[in-house]
Amino acid sequence: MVAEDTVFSVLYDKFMFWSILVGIFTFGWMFLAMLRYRDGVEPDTSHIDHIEVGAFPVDRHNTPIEVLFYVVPTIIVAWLVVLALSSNTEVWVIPEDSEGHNMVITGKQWFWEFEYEDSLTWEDDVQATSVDVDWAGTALTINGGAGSQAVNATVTVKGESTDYELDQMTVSLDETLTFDPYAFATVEVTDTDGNVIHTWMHIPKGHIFSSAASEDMIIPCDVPIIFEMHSKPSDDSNPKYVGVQHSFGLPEWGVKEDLVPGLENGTYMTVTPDDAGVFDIRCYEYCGNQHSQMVGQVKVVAMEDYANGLPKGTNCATEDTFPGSPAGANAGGDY
Ligand SMILES: [Cu+2]
Repeated sequence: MVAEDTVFSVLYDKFMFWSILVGIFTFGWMFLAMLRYRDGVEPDTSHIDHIEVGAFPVDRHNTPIEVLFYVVPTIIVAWLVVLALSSNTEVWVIPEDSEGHNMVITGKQWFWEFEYEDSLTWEDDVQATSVDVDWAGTALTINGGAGSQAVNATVTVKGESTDYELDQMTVSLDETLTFDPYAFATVEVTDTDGNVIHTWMHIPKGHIFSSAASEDMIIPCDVPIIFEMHSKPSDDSNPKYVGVQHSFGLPEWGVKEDLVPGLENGTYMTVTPDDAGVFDIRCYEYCGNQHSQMVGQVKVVAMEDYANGLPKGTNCATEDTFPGSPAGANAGGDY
């Protein structure tokens, strides 16, 4: 079942509401008529001449009610059409590139590649972990608030890790370290036992995560995520082979869209996540032997936006109903 506040669950609820209302009215009227005109009950014919089987009782007709029979269902059907089309607009009318976070999804046999058209900097919920990492310009600062277990920090840039010890008096770190916007970088803050208690990450433009390497797709909340989707063969050895049809599906938002081999511009779809958490990715088009293994995960996080002072994902609430959500996925926080 899709998450509560997504467009398709809202649509489902509204269709259900109107269906139940119409059902109660229609079946209620039918049973009433069955009881009233059943065999052995003499109808009250004092004000009509006769009742003819199969004919509308013309003498007794009521123009306003008969007009309503046509007008009310027409309004309801028109209303449902508008509702259904508005959900289409939300998923398949693509906003301007600049208004969203752009991802290129490539389906191969049998895994997904998630490429970043826009860079993404994010970190775990500062309030949940009591650790705040800021890295911009030439300074890396880590502040562990009261109650935080932060002891060490591992900074990994382009696969090379450096360990730093936090000042245990102030539970903080001030390091002169130049931030490179083009390098994939993580800052992992660990406790005495070496467990990671807080993660900060910078994903540069052009970076690719792959579900073949068990990597999650990471996307920010509260901005439209624009997916451009392509199907490609998993190796280029045969230039005549263009791959097979896949379908990129996100059950959490109730959406999916086909990936068509050979379609140069790809296909598009958009979702706007508003809850932090880890959710499923599925292939919804049979694509060969290991179609059922073509699965992945999407992690929704709060984006850092140093230029504007505030993370865009400030309202990125944790979806507490999701059972598999690890504590580290609680993005958001208050700066
Ligand atoms: Cu597939």
